[in-house]
Amino acid sequence: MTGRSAVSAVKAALKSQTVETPSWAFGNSGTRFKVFAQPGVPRTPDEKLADAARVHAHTGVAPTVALHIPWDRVDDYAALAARARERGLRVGTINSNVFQDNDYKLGSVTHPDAAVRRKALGHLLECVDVMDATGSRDLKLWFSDGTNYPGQDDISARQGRLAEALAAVYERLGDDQRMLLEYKLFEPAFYATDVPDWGTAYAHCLKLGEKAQVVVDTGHHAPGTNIEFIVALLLREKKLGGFDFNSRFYADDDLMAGAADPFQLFRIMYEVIRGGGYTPETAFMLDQCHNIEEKIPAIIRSVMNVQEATAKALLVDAEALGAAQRSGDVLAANAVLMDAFDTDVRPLVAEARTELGADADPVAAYHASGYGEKIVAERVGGTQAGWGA
Ligand code: PSV
Ligand code: MN
Ligand code: MN
Repeated sequence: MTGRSAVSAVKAALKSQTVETPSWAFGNSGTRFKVFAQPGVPRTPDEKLADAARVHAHTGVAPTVALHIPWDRVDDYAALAARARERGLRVGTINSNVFQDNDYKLGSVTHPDAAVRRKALGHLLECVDVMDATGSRDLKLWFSDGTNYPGQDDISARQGRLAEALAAVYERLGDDQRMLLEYKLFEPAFYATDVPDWGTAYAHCLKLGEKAQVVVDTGHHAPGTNIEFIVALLLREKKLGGFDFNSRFYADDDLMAGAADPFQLFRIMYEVIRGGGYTPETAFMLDQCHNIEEKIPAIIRSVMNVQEATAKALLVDAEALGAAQRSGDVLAANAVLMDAFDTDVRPLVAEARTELGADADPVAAYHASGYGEKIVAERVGGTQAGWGA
């Protein structure tokens, strides 16, 4: 491929990518120490949709919004989805929430008491009803379940209870629906999390069948974990359902995607592309919160970070890399990857964006739009939007 056709292929690939925004990122959030409420944040799911539409207008690649139930509870989900469509959006992944109820102190679907397990399963099935009403393809399952002390509960029995609930949800899925099982090493459980790693998630998904896929939340690993290795492996096994992108420096997993380690995001995107995962079957989602920074521009920035990492990964010269690998030239192979990573792709991504009818500089365009001032003036009172663990 000549230089110019390579660049236009990269641009075309970039224009086909979509990044899903999380409804909860538009709302107030914080740590267990303090929530610094911001003026102008959404008071309703519809106002979250309005903000998401803003992100899409400026970036051109964020047409879907993930909902979190019950944070986004409404009486009529089909009507909410219709209003999303009027804004040029679609409802994306439905995120279940079995972690914010007093009953779940000792777990949800793995709780020792069958009545609590039934309640949790009821919520998961209700989330599939929401998918039916909204036309959403994916159900994301994250469980805060686990134990804090050795001996607190039977680790293996909890796996059995989990498998039972997952099987019941799987049964309920329609032909075009999937369940994405998310793992997280620790927090809020501090001794044994019930789905702590990709291996546990993979083992459950493998038993369930094709519609059960693993979701990789980039913030959910032990420090030093080679996440791109996990990505490569899951892709080989056809079990990578998607990503919750975010970054973290220590334990909190909710900073902007690409902020902590842009090189890691590039390496992940390289494996996605290399492994044939750069398709609509891989959900590229953000899962983050903006505690001290302005929310909408932070979400725009995160979308841009994902795009830039993707553009660099798309620029890797596969032919040169293959030749270097085959000849065992370690340094040359590494240099091929580094050349791509070191490329300033910002002009290229800006061009792709303008070709989509969006803005070359989305953050500047957002600030110039006056939208931020408008929502501060209009959205007075109301309740704080929730956020996750
Ligand atoms: C848990 O840390 C998690 O990553 C899950 O995806 C939750 O649904 C989400 O955060 C809530 O923000
Ligand atoms: Mn997540
Ligand atoms: Mn998380």
